[in-house]
Amino acid sequence: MNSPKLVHIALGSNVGERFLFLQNAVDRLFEEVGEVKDISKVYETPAWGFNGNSFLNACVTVATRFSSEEVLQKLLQIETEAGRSRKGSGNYQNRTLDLDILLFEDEVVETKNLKIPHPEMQNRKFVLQPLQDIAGKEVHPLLKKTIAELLEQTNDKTEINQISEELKLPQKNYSFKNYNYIAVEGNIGAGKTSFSTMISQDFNAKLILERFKDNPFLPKFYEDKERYAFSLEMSFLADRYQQLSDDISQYDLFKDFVISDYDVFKSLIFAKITLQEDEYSLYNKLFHLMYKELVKPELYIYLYQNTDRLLENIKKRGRDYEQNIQPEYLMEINKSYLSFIKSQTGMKVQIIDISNKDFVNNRKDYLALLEEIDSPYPPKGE
Ligand code: PH2
Ligand code: MG
Ligand code: MG
Repeated sequence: MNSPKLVHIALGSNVGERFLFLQNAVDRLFEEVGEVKDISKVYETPAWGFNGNSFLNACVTVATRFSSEEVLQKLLQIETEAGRSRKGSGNYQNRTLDLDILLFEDEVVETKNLKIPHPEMQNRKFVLQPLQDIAGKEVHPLLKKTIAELLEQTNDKTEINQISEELKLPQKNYSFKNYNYIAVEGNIGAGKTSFSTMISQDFNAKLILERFKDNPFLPKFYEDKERYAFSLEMSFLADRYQQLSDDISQYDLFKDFVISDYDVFKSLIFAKITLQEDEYSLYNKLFHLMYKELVKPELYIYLYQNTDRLLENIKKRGRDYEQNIQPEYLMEINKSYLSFIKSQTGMKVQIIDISNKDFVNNRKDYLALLEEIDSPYPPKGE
């Protein structure tokens, strides 16, 4: 999972309800590209480089997990939605909405349809002035000067005027941030790690990820289940117990809450499936001794994914030892999770059906998930 990068985007409109086009663009950037961190003031500027209506211009900072090329595609789509049409000639034209990538961290991109930093930015006051509002100290990666310096030194002497109306930050206040500890659960390949990583990045949470990668019994187990099940379940349990008792109790002053990509009860859920009866009853005893010592999550999120998509995800992530996992095994795991969840009375559980969602590649789906987690009623079917 990429961590978010800051992209500075210029907005311009010189046709129709110019301010509304800009505000709508800001809202769409939030929905499609990433969290809008900062917005400049809005400026009225004469058309630069052609004879046209005067513009309203502004700049925004967006934190995005998408690549610069992906962001460009989304900007083009948002422009098109705003009724922007590009007519053949190379000359500038009036436009309802123009969105340009100015800076993308300190990336330098030079392809046929994308150049970053924007090659003309240092020559345009209608870019530098609003950009200075939100990124005056940012250094241009090629010219090695700050935006404030570029503004001071630009050849563009046109007069531009700040207007009094200001663009609004599209921001949601989610109540799940009030929990101290959230656990994300789900079947193998459901997307627990991606989802909890994204939440931790976006909401300043401490992230606890299961260290399954170091479990030496896991590949062996998938080779020979009978032989290695007990050792595997024991070592998972020991690991999870240690990690949770260390990490959750360790208060982090700079984080707002804790999110983990598992709950320790999964040990028992899997053991029930993989162990012989006598092994399971021994395991069960040990499990409960440890379980009562551990902090329980205040919110338990179960990401439900259908078997076909789970298999697809497992294939995509390509861990060798997982490639022979059978659909029946996944169905059994899902069933056990659901019956565990049903048996829980004290714990707040949200079952989220993600089978028709793609929260990694589609930010709208991600935002819909956040809404659903926040909604006071359990989702349909429960
Ligand atoms: N955009 C252009 C060309 N000229 N002039 C102003 N004032 N504002 C703009 O956003 C603008 C321009 C090409 O994108
Ligand atoms: Mg432009
Ligand atoms: Mg453009």
